Amino acid sequence: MTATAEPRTDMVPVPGGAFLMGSEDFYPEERPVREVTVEAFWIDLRPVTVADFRRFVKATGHVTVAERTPDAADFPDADPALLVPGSLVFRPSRGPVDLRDFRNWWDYRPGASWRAPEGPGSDTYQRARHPVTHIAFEDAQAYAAWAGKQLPTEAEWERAARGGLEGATYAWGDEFAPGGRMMANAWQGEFPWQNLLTDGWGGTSPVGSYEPNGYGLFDMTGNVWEWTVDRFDAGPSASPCCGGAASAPGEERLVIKGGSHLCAPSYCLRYRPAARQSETPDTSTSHLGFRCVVRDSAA
Ligand SMILES: [Ca+2]
Repeated sequence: MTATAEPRTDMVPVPGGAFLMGSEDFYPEERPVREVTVEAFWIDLRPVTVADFRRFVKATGHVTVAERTPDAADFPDADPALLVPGSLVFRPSRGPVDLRDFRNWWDYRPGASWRAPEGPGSDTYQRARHPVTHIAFEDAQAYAAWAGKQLPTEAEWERAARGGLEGATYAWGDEFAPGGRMMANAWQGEFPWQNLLTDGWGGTSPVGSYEPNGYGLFDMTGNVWEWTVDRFDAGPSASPCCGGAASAPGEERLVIKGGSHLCAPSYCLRYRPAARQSETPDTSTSHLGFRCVVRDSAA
């Protein structure tokens, strides 16, 4: 099946077919390399931006998970003082910390949301073209439904990220910074305290700030992680950079892809198509967003 002939605004067609998914060279949750086949589909040129999400909220009145008061019944062990609307915000440490404890750089910050990514006092007026953040899975689903789209499977997302390159380490080839060019917004330096900003950005960056991949897609690497609809069945990762503590028994976790501006080679070399992490569907953070797809079968 080929992608639908009718061009879609700000989306590109990704050809169907078989490709090699996964990697043997990095983290265990990416193994084994296996051949996977996907049908042709369309995918958003870039992550959903703050401006996009604002249009959605204006049209629908959607209130994100981060803006709602958590139900105490869902968090029996939580400090009642923290049962207020909020979201996880990255906070750099002053120096080296124990990298096994994500609480050394994640704060649950009351009042943090897509409108106020660092909490009260912050805003997005200068960040309309940045990826929207603090989006829980159901927020992404609601946006997709409003836009007449769907959220990608992990295989679709990885197929798109590879941009037609078979087995390459990165979305653009095997060299991280070809000719010294920075190709994505990740973290340079020692996480989580020393950000050298070689790529020009400490937090999120405007979408399209770096070169597109072979399919013409922007920001498939770094900037923000992106939700997929697939369940994450591997065990906890050896270095759960995203606050992915060991899963509680029976806890549902979904696959997120692409890495973010917090991925540092010294700790979390996950700005690669094969890389994957997990997140619980009701969690929102300052480095997790999404983009949508449209499948031929739904067109
Ligand atoms: Ca950066």
